[in-house]
Amino acid sequence: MKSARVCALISPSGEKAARKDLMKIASIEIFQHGLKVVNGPYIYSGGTLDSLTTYLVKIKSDGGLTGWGETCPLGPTYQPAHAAGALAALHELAPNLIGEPVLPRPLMHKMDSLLAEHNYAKAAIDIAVYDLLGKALQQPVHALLGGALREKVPSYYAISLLSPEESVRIVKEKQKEGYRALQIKSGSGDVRKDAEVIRSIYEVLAPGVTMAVDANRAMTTAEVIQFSNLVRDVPLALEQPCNTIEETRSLMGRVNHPIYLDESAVDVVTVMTELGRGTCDGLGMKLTRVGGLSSMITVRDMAAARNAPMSVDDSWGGDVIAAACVHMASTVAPRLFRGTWLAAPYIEQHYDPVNGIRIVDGEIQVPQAHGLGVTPDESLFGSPVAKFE
Ligand code: 0XW
Ligand code: MG
Repeated sequence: MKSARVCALISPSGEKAARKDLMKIASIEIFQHGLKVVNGPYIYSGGTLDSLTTYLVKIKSDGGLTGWGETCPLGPTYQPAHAAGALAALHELAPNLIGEPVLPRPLMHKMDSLLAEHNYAKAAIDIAVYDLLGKALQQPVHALLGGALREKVPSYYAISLLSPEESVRIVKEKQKEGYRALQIKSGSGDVRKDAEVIRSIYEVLAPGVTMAVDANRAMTTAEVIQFSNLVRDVPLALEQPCNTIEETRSLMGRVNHPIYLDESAVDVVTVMTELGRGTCDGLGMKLTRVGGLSSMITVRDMAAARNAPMSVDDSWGGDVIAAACVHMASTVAPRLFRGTWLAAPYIEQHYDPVNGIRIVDGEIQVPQAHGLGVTPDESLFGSPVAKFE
């Protein structure tokens, strides 16, 4: 297929002709898909997950190319995002994007003019646009993000809120599978129990394996200080220990461990401000939380300027969001990259049976095909819940 001309180098006189040539959005379809949690339980301080609803966005260009995006909130309490909210926001946005050029910045500008915030919904559109652009330019998405720095990226495994014995069993299993980074869910409400889990894990932690303790906002500042003292000799990072940035700021200089922001890192300006203030030493970044790949480029470059480690993953979802995370992850400086968590181990089947995004020996192969490099089997999702054209 002749690759559609996405945008010609235009002189003022050629402006009209070139805009006529821009690839435009011809239709947007929204699919709802249930993701039962398998190989669970998945337990964190915000609760135990047994199923989630994800939304997939399929954008078709006037030239007949297709791009996919996805957003899957981790239930309604992990952060201010929920499945019904994603659908409502997409209904608000999609009909007004038909006929718009397939270009990330003008589209984000248009979406921001239509709906404030709601990054987690805008992200699905943004990701689909990069998939489409990549196909039109015959390049993998990572090339549109500046270019991959490696062909594989490390994953990390999140161990649920469990007993010391069960946690140790899983740590040993995941280290055997090749994981070099672990996230331990914490924030049970009893810091001594939380510390006991960490100490038990530390005894079996293999050389070179890193550990982040993620309370998902459940600890008070007092509990964080007590916990950090109880495990002061254990090399670990405290991920999003408290609920708010103000609480986290108050911990500066009062704990023995580096602090990584996750849920509180809600947008580019927050990342810029808190990195600049020294509130955090690193980041746990979710692609949809900040609005998709376009915004994550800025977050990535700010974190690099501050020499701050970061992860690139998302709250949940299948091959489409996984692919988007991995493309972005591959462009983060390896020295600063904490890993990409995938929901894949907890999802029954890949959207793309052939090129689905998989973790092998603790690593994820970066797709090299055009666009995201995954082609969902649409029959998995049933009929679209909405179509705009
Ligand atoms: C471990 N994750 C990346 C997956 C879950 O969505 C929660 C998240 C985290 O870091 O909290
Ligand atoms: Mg986290």
